[in-house]
Amino acid sequence: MTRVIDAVDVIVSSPGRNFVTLKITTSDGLVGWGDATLNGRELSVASYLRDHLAPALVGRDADRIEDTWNYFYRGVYWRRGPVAMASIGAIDMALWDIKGKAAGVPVYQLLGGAVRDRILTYTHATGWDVPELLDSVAERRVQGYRAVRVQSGVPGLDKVYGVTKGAAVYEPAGRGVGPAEEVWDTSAYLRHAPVVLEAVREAVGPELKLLHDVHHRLNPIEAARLGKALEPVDLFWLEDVTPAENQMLLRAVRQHTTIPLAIGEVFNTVWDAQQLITERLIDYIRVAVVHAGGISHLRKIFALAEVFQVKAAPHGPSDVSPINMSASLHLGLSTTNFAIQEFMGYPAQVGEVFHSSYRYDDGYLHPGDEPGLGIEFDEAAAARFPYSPAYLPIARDLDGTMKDW
Ligand code: KDG
Ligand code: MG
Repeated sequence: MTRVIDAVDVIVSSPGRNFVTLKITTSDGLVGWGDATLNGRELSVASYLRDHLAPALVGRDADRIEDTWNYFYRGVYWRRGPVAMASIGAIDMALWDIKGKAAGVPVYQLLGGAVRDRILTYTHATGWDVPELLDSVAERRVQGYRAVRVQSGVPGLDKVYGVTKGAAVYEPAGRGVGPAEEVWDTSAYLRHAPVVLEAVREAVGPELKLLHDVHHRLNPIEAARLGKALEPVDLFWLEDVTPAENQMLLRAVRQHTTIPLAIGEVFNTVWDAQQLITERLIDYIRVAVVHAGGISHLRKIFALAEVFQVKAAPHGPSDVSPINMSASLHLGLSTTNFAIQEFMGYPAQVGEVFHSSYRYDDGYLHPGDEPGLGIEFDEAAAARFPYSPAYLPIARDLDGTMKDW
């Protein structure tokens, strides 16, 4: 019997932050859920899905996941880009969810079965200064985390992206129409970051895995200098040191430092990372399930990475929904070269809308054994949290020039 797609709905809600959720219903009554959230551009993805892809999805065979992926990628003249790929990513996730539910097995079983028992995870610690940061790291250790991303303030700057003072859960996007502006000073950051990270390493000892994110703010030679300076800290990785559109520029960073590099949370396809992987200019590829075309495309990216001994470490901020998080964990459990899953946590209201079967225990995550992705979305609860505009801040240099994101 052919399982036909009967209905496609797009739900934009804001339980603590904005999410775009795709619901696919089949002729035999199955429902699949996908995450289509693109931070600060939520309504563009909702329109792309609703206005352009949904009409073509209705009536298609729900079991033909790979063919549907190619239909919306190869079959479309204007391919690639975050809006299109997040839309395809959501469809792909929802169809894998349906296939798992139809078979009565968790998605990781369809992907080849578990290759590990649990998935190492890292979370975020932030503090404006070293004592605040150490408190935040200590709190994460009490929660059982074995790997922590550490970000701190920079003397002379009022605000630094990714750093809050005293908030339980950090939210990168600020409510309101249009982005807030921050000032950035590369020299001050380059002087200060090694001092902070050395202090943290000294305080926590050698075991705890420490990570640090540069959010694309440096040019290659600045990145190389930072990498060299941080080598004694023994970081698990240094993330997004440069904007990686010019993939070959990462060669300069590699010539100067052996610090492990992680890049890729803004990438949308394997071609964005092709040179980084095949020349082994990175150690970890950070693509998110939603933003790089779903489970089907991430499997291909991770397979290419495996050939070059690059490991998978998907993006997992609060701005990908628990549906994405679950899809990532199913991949993580069944992918040999999967290293670590970021788990930033969510605002409390998220739990009222997304009911997830994944579980956290002592620094590790597991997707659970419910059929499909193991996430149910409560549409009535979501209706209580209407969309409200929110944007990531932008940064300018001291002289007012726009900085790269
Ligand atoms: O939407 C942007 C955030 O997801 C991003 O800034 C978070 O860099 C991030 C990370 O590594 O989680
Ligand atoms: Mg990052």
